[in-house]
Amino acid sequence: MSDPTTLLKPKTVTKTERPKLYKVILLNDDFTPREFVTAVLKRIFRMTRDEAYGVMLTAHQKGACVVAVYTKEVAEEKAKEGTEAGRTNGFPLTFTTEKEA
Ligand code: TYC
Repeated sequence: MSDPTTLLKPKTVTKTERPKLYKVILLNDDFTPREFVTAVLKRIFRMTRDEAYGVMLTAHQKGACVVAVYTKEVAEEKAKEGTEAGRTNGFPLTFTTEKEA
């Protein structure tokens, strides 16, 4: 015979939502030196020299480039760090974040 406690037990449905991801976007400007942009990408986004150069060049030519995708907090922190690195050195370098579709 079935155990009545088992019969009465409500089914537990566990739904684990994946964390929403945010893009960090590098914006072009006319003043920040290319080498500075590349150095920031290497340091803050842990890119190789070639990766950093490619991202910098795409932003330079197209106006913007997606740098990487992270959880909200990490994306916002990295964008802030990158933008602050520019300000500290007197450059208008800007990183923004955008929620992934
Ligand atoms: N356009 C800048 C220059 O010619 C270089 C640059 C590239 C700046 C990418 C920002 O996101 C950027 N010095």
